[in-house]
Amino acid sequence: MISKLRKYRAGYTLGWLLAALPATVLADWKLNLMKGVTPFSREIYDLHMLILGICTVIGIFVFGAIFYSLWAFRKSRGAVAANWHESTTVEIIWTILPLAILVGMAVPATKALIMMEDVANADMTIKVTGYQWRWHYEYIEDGIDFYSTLAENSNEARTLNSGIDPATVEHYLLDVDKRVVVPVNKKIRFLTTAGDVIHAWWVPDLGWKRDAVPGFINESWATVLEEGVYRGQCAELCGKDHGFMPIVVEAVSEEAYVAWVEKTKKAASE
Ligand SMILES: [Cu+2]
Repeated sequence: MISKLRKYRAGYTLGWLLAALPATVLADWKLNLMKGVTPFSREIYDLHMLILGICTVIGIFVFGAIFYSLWAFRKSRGAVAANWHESTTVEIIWTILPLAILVGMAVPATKALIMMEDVANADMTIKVTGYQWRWHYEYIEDGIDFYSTLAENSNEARTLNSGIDPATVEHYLLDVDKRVVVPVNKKIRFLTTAGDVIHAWWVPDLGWKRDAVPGFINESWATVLEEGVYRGQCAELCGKDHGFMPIVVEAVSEEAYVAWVEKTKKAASE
């Protein structure tokens, strides 16, 4: 009785919480995975849709069979239980069929995994090092390196008793002082590590998240297909300012990237 009441109360509270959500939050609701902007993220999306489709068909079939049986063979209709057992044909079918489905799912899943792990033939390498609580970026070939920290306006607003309404700050806690500028359509190898505790570099639009572990270097890659600004965050609880070390990737044309490299190098040498 008590647990029933608790459940009821939890449902009641949840209902009110949902009703209290501002309409803008509801408008941002997305049920499905995001497609992202890399072959990596799109591969994941396609695989997800395929597997979801297969599971839906199986679900409809299984639940359809259950509900049909409950309805058609109910006691009040005078149904009498069948009395047969040990059917070799049925046993072969229910072994072969699930096996075929599993293999059918394993093939595209394995292909996707191999594609995700393939960091070979990269056009450029960016080493990402997590620190409490900022990110350090090193462009290995282009000889650029800088720290990227939380944008000043977000930092001011998040301070206790700042008097600033975070809702008025654009990209609150998702903006940085220096963006990771990358060229589109180039295979970029990311090496992630950390200088103190474990962090994780995560930009959802790229389709992956990599732990940044002190003493280890983890690899991943991204080819950004569309110009734009993609935001992410540290995704491994790393201390009191874990929520204040966002990531901003800006994908630009190759010419714009070359110009940015020149400008950044010049600024660094001054
Ligand atoms: Cu962190």
